[in-house]
Amino acid sequence: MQPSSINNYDPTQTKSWKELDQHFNEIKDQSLIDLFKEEPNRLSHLSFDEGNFYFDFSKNHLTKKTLSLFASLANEMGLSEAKKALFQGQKINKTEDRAVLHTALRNPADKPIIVEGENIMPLVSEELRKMKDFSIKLHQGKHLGYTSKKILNIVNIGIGGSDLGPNMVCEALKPYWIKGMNTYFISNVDASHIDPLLQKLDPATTLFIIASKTFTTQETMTNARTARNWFIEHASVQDVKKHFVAVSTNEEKVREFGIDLQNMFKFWDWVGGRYSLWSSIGLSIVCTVGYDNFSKLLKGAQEMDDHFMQAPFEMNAPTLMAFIGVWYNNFFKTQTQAILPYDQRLAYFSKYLQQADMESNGKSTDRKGHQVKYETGQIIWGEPGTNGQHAFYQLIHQGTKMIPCDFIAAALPAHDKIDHHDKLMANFIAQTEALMKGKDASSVKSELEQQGMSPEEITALLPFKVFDGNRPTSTLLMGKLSPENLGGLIALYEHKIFVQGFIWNVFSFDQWGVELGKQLASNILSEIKTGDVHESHDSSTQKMIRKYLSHKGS
Ligand code: G6Q
Repeated sequence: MQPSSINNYDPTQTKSWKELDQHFNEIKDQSLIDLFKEEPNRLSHLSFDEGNFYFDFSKNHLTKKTLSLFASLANEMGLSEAKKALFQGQKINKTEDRAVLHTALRNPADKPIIVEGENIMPLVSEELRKMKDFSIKLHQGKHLGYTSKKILNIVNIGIGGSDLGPNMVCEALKPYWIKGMNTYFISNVDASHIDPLLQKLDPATTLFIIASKTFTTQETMTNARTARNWFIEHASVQDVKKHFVAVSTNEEKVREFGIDLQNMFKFWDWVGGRYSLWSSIGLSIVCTVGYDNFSKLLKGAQEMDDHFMQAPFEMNAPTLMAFIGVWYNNFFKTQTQAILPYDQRLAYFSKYLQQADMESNGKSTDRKGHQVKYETGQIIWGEPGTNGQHAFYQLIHQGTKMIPCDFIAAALPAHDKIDHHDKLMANFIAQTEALMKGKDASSVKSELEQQGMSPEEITALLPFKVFDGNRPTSTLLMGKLSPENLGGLIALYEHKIFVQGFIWNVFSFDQWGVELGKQLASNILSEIKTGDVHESHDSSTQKMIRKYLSHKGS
């Protein structure tokens, strides 16, 4: 491996980290309410508008000093150089010897980006043009199915990075769907996923997008073959070309599968799977919401890229979010981060971020190949509000763990049910206030007195109804959940992940854990197929394979 041009620091050995340690001891016991009392201008320096977003970081256990110490840490470690290396296409994914250029996919076409001596922007523009032409033909009824009917159903078959991003975006942009078009996502190798869908689809009006960077992933190829077999039960092999397209980096495998290369949309090894929705992996998005909306999504992301590159650290939203995440993870030892969108359209957002974040920063080897001696990636989880409130918020409010939460909402809904939206927003705002303030004994007491309870009853119930509060939240409010704002929101988190991985000194853009899973399953599969169970497995694994075989036999 080539030595990195970026500093490979153990962050905990830096001068700034030691200062952060000291500062942590000074402020860790201060309540959020006290921080507000002590700093009259707290809100003005911990909140700001950026484009269509309003960020409020004030309800967090930090002060202006915390962020300026983090800014010193970032300077000490060379974050600005690392950002340039990312955007300029240096091979920062060292273990795979690849550049990391999802930002090039939304870069203006006239700004060259050179990878291995070649300007990649014409390649990007060409694929975008292909996607645009294809979607227009589809929507205008010029690309017809084998019985000359219009294509009305899109089925994206992919998994992981070739599924979660496009699926999340299509769900989030439901109000922008082209009329009459229906889009489905199939990922799991469990046939319970694809079977019910095939049963209800009409092959004559269905287009399958086989989305796989490698075109070798077991789940995707199994589902793709099932879809193809189902299709040719109704139509002929010659009709496959009208109903199957591929999105991949692997021409040879696409050809081998039987998809005409004319129906192949390309992307490149410098696009990581979980960062690929901006590439032709976004074909399902283009077919669902139209090319114009897709290009607005790219534009929103590109504006966030500019903000990330240009804004000083203390006004730089993704960078601040990364600092706050490291602050909780490494100093408060919080372990998890909840993502709570108050918007049903963002139902898949935390699931999407789970992959983006945990696959990127779930690493324990630093960039020099040493075991890290500090915490890295956070556990990301969440559900849309208000549903979560009736499920797991109990633990956030009164449990023993501190769980930093990101609250996300759009002020303007896409529907006209204003009463619903006012209630949603009231909950969104009330929760962050309640999490910070809690409910003290005297308010609980007077509430119970008003309900007519006796002093004995009040004494017995009181400890259960007290909320300590002091639970941290960050809030992000946007205007509309438009394609532009969604693009900005996704890029915001992408850059947050990058900065955190940089501070933790890990390689954020490889995924050897995923590769291992791919290998292990294929070994066991051949044992299942042959019935020849290898003695090299531990006894528990051997028994499980034999148990399965005996169920299968019976
Ligand atoms: C993402 C990961 C992983 C990958 C899937 C699908 O960054 O590499 O989630 O996207 O394993 O891989 P293919 O696109 O090659 O089928």
